[in-house]
Amino acid sequence: MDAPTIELIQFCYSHFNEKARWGLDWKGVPHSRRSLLPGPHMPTVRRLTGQTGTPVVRFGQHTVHGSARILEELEARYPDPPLLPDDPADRQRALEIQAHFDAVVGPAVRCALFSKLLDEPDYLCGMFAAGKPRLTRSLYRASFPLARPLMKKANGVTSQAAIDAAFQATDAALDFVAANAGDAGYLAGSDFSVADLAAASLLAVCTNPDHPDMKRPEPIPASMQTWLARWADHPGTAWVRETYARHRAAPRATPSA
Ligand SMILES: N[C@@H](CCC(=O)N[C@@H](CS)C(=O)NCC(=O)O)C(=O)O
Repeated sequence: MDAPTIELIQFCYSHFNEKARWGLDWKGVPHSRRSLLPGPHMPTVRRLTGQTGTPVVRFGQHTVHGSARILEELEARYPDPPLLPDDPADRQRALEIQAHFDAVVGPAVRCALFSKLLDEPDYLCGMFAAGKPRLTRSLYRASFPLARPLMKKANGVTSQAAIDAAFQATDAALDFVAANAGDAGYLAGSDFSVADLAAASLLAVCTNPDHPDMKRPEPIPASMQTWLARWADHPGTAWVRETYARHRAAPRATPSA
């Protein structure tokens, strides 16, 4: 049987989408990427999945959404190299860490980030519309004032208390990886697993790792540099950078659409 054509439907730079990108690249799976603009993405993603969240991966006719389900599907289809430890206790721990990062840390990091990024509309629109035709980029930027309140709400930037809680949860997650990575640098068992992939992906925006899928476009506005500086010396961001350097393979994708 022919290998299915695999397509990732994503947002550029998004940390939940980074989990799917990393999984595909870790498994060495050739795929194409369709990059949608947050906001206008809704009808396309809803038609494919019945909901609006990305990432979405199409394995031929089979469509999967949700980063954890996509990684599960990849593990089933491409077991080598593995993302799940052999040892049942390590495996359970890896999945629990992923579930915690997905439910708590991902949304918190996003809220902390958007609490500043929403005040840099040129930069924000430029990141999400990277690679799009000039007219699309201009229209996206022009529509931003209308989209801003929706984006604020969608990313949890609803009150100062919510923002403060998001920063605290981000700090706690960085403390967690620094305290739990162990001598070998892994959060569950003795090798790289879905726990490390999930934690490093969802914390990546705190440190601007040196990888084409997550390294921020230059120049980075001063307010975002200040935002990044908060965690520059944290051992948790050192772990994220190290994990990228050791385990984040080069993209196996054809150029983003
Ligand atoms: N738990 C989901 C979270 C996905 C998520 O929040 N995706 C965001 C991008 S970071 C999104 O697509 N938001 C737009 C929407 O939900 O319409 C996962 O792991 O995939």
